[in-house]
Amino acid sequence: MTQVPGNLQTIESHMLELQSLHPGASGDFTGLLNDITFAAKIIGREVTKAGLVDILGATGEENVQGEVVQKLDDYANKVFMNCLGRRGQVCILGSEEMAEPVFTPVSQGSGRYIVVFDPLDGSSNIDANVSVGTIFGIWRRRSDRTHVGMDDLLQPGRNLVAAGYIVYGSSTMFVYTAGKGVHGFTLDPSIGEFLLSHENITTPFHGQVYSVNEAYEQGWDDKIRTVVDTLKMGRPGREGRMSGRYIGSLVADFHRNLLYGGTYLYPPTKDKPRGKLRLMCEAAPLAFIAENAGGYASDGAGPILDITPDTLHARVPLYIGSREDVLWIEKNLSSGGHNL
Ligand code: P6P
Repeated sequence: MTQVPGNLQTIESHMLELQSLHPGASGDFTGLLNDITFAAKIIGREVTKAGLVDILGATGEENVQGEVVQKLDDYANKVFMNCLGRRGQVCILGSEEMAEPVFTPVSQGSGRYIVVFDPLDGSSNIDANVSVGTIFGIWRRRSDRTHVGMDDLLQPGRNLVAAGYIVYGSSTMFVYTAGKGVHGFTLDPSIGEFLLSHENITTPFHGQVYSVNEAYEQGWDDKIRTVVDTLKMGRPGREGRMSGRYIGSLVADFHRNLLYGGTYLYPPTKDKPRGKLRLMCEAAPLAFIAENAGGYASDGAGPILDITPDTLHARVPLYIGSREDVLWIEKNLSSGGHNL
């Protein structure tokens, strides 16, 4: 006899419960989150069968970041643009794959929200079947609908109303927060639904994992090199040694560290003085999630969430994960490094 499912909850019903906390809600926000969920299912379907169809490999073009555009990158971007622009809740769409933001026509609905996203992060790993992910952040516009401009787009992470990521791995998981806890949903492909699997995720205060690409060590300054060396050798007074885990796919590294504890580091180097990662479509949304799960995210000097971007593609050094570990890193990078 098939077991009758117990307290299964879909992501849609979870979002509707969230909406019920705001009696005056129009349903725009819930509709937007559902559009993102729909896009995630479509992207996930293509990612999981990428090896079977002619969607692996590169398009032969470069994106605004100067990175080779993978076919799935391009596909995921188009899916997001089509799914999020349909119902008028969004006034600006910003993508890691597009040089300029897209402003939707004033006639199209309330245009209450701005969405900035990385449609497929870590895509250089796709052909090797390594986990990849989508990251998004949702802000509310600050000006009236007829005067939407760059001031509405270039907001700090502290103003986010929601953020999330989808990790396409051994299973497809959708993790999001709207400021009331961080919640994870696992896709059941047999029914095509994201089901609540990780309610109220809280990240361990400190972890045993550090994630950094040590091939860049020669490009780091002395403080960063000393911090990483100390992490490797084990911090004074801390039990056990750290383990290095670096997948080369931010969403996968972030997700593991969120659940198990740990810290991801992408420091600046001589040739990348602001680091590699993008503030609006990567660092700020993940920082919003990290802080809502009890973690922290820093650029080495202060909270990622307090940084106001000067451009859509502004880059930022990133130290993110277990709160105590990231605060320790920040303290040692922003001082003379004498706190180790
Ligand atoms: P590197 C992927 O391109 C990405 O943006 C993140 O997903 C990943 O953590 C990082 O860059 C890898 O960069 O320079 O170590 O190859």
